[in-house]
Amino acid sequence: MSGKKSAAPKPDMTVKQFKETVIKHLRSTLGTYEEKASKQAWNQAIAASVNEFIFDGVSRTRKTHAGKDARAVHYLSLEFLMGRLMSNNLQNLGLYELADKAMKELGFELADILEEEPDMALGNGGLGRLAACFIDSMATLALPAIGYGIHYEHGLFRQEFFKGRQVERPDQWREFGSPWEICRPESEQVVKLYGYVETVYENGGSHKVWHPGRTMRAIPWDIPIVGYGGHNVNVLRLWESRADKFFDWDVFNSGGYVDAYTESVQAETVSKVLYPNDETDAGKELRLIQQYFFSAASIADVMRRFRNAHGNDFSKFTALNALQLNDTHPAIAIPELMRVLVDEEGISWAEAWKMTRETFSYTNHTLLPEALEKWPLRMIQHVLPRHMEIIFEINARFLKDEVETKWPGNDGIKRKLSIIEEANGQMVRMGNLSVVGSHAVNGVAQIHSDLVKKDLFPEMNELWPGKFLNVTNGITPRRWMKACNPRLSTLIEKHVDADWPRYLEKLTALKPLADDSKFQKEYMAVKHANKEDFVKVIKELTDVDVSADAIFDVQIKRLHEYKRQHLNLLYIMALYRRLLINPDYDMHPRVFIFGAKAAPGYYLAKEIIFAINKVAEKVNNDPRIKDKIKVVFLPNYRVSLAEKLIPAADVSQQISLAGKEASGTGNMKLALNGAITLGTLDGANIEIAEEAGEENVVIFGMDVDEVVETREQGYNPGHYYQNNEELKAVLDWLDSDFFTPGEPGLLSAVKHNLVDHDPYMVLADYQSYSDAQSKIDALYRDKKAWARAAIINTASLAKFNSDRSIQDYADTIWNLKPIKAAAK
Ligand code: 6GP
Repeated sequence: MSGKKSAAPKPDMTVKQFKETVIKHLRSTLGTYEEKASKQAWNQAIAASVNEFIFDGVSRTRKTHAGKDARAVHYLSLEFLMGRLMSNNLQNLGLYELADKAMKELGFELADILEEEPDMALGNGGLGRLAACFIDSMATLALPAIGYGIHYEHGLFRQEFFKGRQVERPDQWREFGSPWEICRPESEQVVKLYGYVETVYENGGSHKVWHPGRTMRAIPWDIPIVGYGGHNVNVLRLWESRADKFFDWDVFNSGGYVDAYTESVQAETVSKVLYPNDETDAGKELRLIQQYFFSAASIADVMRRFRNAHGNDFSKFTALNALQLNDTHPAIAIPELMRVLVDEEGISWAEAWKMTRETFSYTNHTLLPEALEKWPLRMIQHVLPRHMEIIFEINARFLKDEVETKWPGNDGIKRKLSIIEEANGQMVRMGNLSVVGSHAVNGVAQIHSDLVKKDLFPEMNELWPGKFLNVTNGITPRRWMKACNPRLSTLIEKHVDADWPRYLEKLTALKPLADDSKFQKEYMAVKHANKEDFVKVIKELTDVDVSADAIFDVQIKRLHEYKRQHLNLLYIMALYRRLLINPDYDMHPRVFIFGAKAAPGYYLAKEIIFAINKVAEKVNNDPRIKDKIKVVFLPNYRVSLAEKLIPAADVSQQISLAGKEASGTGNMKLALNGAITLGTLDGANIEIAEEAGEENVVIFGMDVDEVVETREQGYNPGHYYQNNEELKAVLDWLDSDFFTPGEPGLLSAVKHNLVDHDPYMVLADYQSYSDAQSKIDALYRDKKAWARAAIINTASLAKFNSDRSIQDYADTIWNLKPIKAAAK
């Protein structure tokens, strides 16, 4: 036991009162009664009961912040991958156990009722989930913070498989409304688009007036974000687009029934769908409009709040406001703030620019060139004519005052640093705009931040030493341990202070127990029970029978070549082949578990899904290998599925090509829950290895320097293909009809991509990966050694608490202090 026990959140309520509240809401909010209510109605009644606490928290927090004129951060993100909210809200309010008991007394399993809640899938992957963990931590740390995003009608598509291929279906997260949102019509904003700019000359000077071609309404929906302990409840404000005159009666009366709706349909398209792209540039006008729409509405909201408190005295603006750009998606907010300050408030350019730069900071989430956003200059000019002028002016001053001063007469550097790219028709580089317009730029793991400085923006780094920082990502231990792994949490709580979900470093108290055989047994019994639960989920979702005694080897993340799900596939095929050659091949049984969505337009990613599904079909039904390998691809991977799988995982595959995965956060969730990382020296894997000790992770493959070296020497994947007998055999297998009977060649795209191109050097790392997999097998068979390594992982991951990440942002970038909400 470490130190004194400090309290976990305590509810101000009894089981009996909770039951009464739920029943009250069942009747008076939902208009039904106990005998008749569906599970969905019970779910809503619980939500309404929990909201009594939450809404009170929102109002207390708002009032406290307003009263103190608090400095606040505004976190601008096109994605918030929230998942479900109920269990997290119950946990953070300390109500979970009480609700569990109450529902049992009413004849239900709470866990069962929680399944009724749809995921809020308003994000693609890592970037969106990070934003969700971050707003949880901001509320927990009592930081005055507000998340801004889009109230998408449809979140990320629902994935189904048809004959092994991915099919995308629309997501309908709020088909029947959501109990967690509050519409705030009083804070509606107007967003302008298109039109032209007029220069007005008066009083011996001139100013610009933007005459928009159209306007849209932005309606805010607030989702309360409950901090752990329930003291502070911040909000996530999501904007919904509506037509300005949503129904044109004049047009309607003159017979144009359809036309009367046209404008509203167009305007509402803006918040209709989340772009299902992860780390690719969605080059569409609608996407640009989405970016501007939510940036402009959010800036207007910040301005409204500021003006209410300070009128048009902007002297305190930068002292009170920080604006964080989650990647470049909201970068258009930079010229938008300039426009508001200069055109609407009449502040001088120099003063406005100083304020803008002091206010903004930018987080980079990827080095992949295809994800670095660029917009055609003509498009911005058309959609946002005034902003294009402002970007030109920002650029001209930057090149003249800063670049020219530092590198006089150097046109090469000017070309490189310019916000406007002159090649391929003119393009606006949103990354350059973000760096130029921010006072701080950060990467998301140490190696990534180093590469941002070294490879992506080396000159900018020279120009502004100290502007580039690292903030290693994190995950909220509330959702990713306390709520999703109750068995492990209960075990942990026997040995460490109850407030470990807040102070994750308390788990270091488990380290001395890593060699204790009683604790090892208990810890592994928890894992086994979680696996037993997940065996049922697998059966339900895929109809495949697996054993909880097998190693659960997990790769869950977006499907992308750089993440190398196909490296995993090649190894599965190799193992299968070894077993066919030698039925006594010595290995511990394994279940390979995949979860991944591919961007709908990403051809090779979809081919990889198809190949995995086809290999799975064959392997799972081949009696010769006696169930030693099973392969399951879980359909529709999402937050709520991750919450069930992560506690059951033994092996965490983090096998990206070194230098490509900015950080990863799944790696942190899996390691915290006791899975052993099988990974490359990439992203946060490196820091996980540092924290947990290299002996407690399995590292393989080239590091960043070796990747560069191999590339410089002229990478030739054919060499590996020709010289590795097993590798050649499995690649050739993809060309045959072995996995697609009667249809040879269906899987060839994957082979040919690897043998002929292999942009992510899968073949170069194959042998090393295969050897590392053998190490995993040997380690697993040494039960004590495995248990020890798993426990050490759980005990060592405090660094990856998103509270630590957010504290870093608050200290080094936002200069933000907590303000605890008043009790009443
Ligand atoms: C992701 C990175 O790929 C991942 O490594 C990182 O953990 C995560 O961001 C959070 O920082 N990037 C994206 O999802 C993305 O779309 C533009 O980047």
